[in-house]
Amino acid sequence: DFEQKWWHKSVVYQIYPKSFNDTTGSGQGDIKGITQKLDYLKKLGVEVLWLTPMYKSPQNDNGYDISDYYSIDESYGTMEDFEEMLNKAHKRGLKIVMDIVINHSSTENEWFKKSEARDPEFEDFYIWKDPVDGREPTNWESKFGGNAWQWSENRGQYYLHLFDVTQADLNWENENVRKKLYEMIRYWLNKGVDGFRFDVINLISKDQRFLNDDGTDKRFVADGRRYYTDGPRIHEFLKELHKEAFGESDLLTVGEMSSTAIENCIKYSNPKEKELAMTFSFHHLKVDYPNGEKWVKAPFDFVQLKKILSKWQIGMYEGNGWNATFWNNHDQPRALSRFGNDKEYHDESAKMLATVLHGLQGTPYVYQGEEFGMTNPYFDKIEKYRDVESTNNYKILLDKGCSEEEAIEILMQKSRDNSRTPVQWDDSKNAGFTEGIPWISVSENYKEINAKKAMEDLNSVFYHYQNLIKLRRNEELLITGRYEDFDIENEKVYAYKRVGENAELIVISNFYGETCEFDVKGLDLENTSILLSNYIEGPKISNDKIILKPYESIILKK
Ligand code: TEU
Repeated sequence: DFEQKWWHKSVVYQIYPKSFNDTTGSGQGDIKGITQKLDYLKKLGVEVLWLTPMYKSPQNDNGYDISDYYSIDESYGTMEDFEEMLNKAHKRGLKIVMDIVINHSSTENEWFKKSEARDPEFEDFYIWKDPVDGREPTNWESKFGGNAWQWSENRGQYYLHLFDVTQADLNWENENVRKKLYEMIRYWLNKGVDGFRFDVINLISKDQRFLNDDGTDKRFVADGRRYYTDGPRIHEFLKELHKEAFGESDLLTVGEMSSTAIENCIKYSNPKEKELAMTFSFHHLKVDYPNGEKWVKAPFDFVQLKKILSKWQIGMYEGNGWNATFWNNHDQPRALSRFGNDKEYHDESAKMLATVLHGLQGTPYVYQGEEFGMTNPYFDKIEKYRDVESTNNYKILLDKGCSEEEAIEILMQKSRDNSRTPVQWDDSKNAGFTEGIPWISVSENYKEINAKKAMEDLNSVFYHYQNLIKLRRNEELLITGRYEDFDIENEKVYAYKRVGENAELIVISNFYGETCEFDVKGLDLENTSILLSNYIEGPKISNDKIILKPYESIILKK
């Protein structure tokens, strides 16, 4: 009962406009900068562009703090620029997905100001509570550090903010809030956009008892997450959202699911449920978080990574859910630096990671610069960091007794700024990103790693992505093949199959920088052909052994 939709075969390219391309010399990317690069994106072969928020915002969380849902922030350009970009994208057969942030708004939003002033229409648009025993209503923690409640002198109550103190959580229990949000989504839909990405959408339903978290639920640390993650009315709200905002339109709708569980993601994305088309989950990107703690320098656990990917591939297939598959986004360090080798084996490991991801079942997402191997910038001074989550946690680390060097080492590995440096277009000043002073420094390796150079080398990471995207369009098994893993305990190699009626794909990848011999007896590689490899000369295959070069990764078909 798998009814194929256009977004099952598509590859989505994520644009973080602030760092994409600046055409005014402001030092920040803009909409005209996106329009200028549409032909580049067409050449890569992606079908969909997801734009992170460009609405009016004080930029405390780079646009995820929205002060006016109906406008474009002037730092990005005008509504006309947006409509021009949308039309030119559509002319090229590119679809546009907007980022919708409706768990919270900026405290600069008119709605919040009226709510704080107890304007009757807006009084309970947000989550206001009296002190309990003279202090914050619960012990819940903000994901950016500190308590999740902020006292308002004007109102004489606390308001909830699961993120920055200037990002107040909206009260989804209030049906007028929901109605206003659905109306806003229809406004953008009527402009002709082709889909939406929903920011932390599984946090919108809070347990209305507002209890302290005593830490008994071992799935979560005692930070309150259990009382608002995949909450009591989440499926009811998503069904209403689908009905009231999407109607019968054939949209790509993807939900970012923070700290979620697979049972919920199956329900969120099974077409029968009429909630969303697909979900982002993050468990595979926490295998370098010892005991779930992000702000620690730690190696990644490769076998754990494979087991999580396997669980989600098998679980979502059996539940008829649909994964949004990704290594990178604007909140994660660059996967090439995190899981690959961005120095001695830059191209080989970038291509290996791409093959592993695009071979999985789901809609793959390519994050700006990933397609030609951008890396972490390795910023070694706190002044270079811009992200509120990073600067907050730098202070928390120092308060916990870390030295400045230790704290910087941790930020260098874990900061979200790692993926927010300007896209490296060429080897000219500021990598061709801006004529002005970039809002965040360009990575120092831009002369070696840039889009122009990659386009001139047919053996570059760029053309490997182009080939993977083409393969997805032509190889049905990449869409419908049933995932099976192989030798999952292997410490070096990730091998899995995508099994069809009368053919199968076999993806075998060496995740490390040493040549290794992999026992393929159970894979029966007789009569297989190589569809794609990341080395010019293919691997040596006998019927029970394969010799894999450092980071060698192949897709076989039989
Ligand atoms: O991210 C949700 C979120 O929790 C991320 O911040 C991420 O999980 C965390 O930083 C990892 O430590 C969304 C947006 O993608 C993010 O950019 C926003 O900061 C956040 O929501 C609040 O809107």
